[in-house]
Amino acid sequence: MIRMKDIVREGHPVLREIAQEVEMPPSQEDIDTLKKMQQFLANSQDPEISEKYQLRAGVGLAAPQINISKRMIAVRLEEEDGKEFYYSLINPKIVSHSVEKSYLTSGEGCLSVDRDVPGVVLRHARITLKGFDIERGKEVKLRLKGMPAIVFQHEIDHLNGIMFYDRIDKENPLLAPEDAIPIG
Ligand code: K3U
Ligand code: NI
Repeated sequence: MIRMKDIVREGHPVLREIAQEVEMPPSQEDIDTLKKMQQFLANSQDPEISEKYQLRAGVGLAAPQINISKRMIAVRLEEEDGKEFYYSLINPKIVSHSVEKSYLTSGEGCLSVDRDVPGVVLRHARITLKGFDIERGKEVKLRLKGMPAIVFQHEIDHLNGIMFYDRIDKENPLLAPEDAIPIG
């Protein structure tokens, strides 16, 4: 079981590395790691389990955050209609995106960052991504907008050594372009 002590924090060099592609077909070890990452998100969102193990709630986790420099991410979110939305992807890749941008009005957080960093994090408003999903045992192609699009971009950034605050304008952290879509 992944606990908060297993999550590396800002300053750790693995968070600034370009993570390695995972060889396909994936090894059992890689599949087990990704399953544990998805289980961590489920646990972190369960009020009783998160209280018992002192887990911070998360909607996404990337393998470098548990000190494994491989291209694997887990995302678990509740959709607007209350349905659970979860993917555990190997070698995720954004294949196309909108020119239009969006951002979370409440800003972004990160399990590897133990402080509030306020600011507008501009993301593509819509993305299409591909990856091998171990939940469904096949390559998937996802067309996303809104919060899911933002979370996947945050997680894929972790695979490229990018932290969310790298994308905040240093001079005007709270200034959002007029044509960007606010979310939340
Ligand atoms: O945003 C968070 C959240 C948790 C529970 C319910 C609703 C929202 C927590 S922070 C989070 O989940 C990060 C996780 C990280 F850093 F490990 F990748 C992902 C994230 C947060 C905000 C925007 C985009 C991605
Ligand atoms: Ni993060």
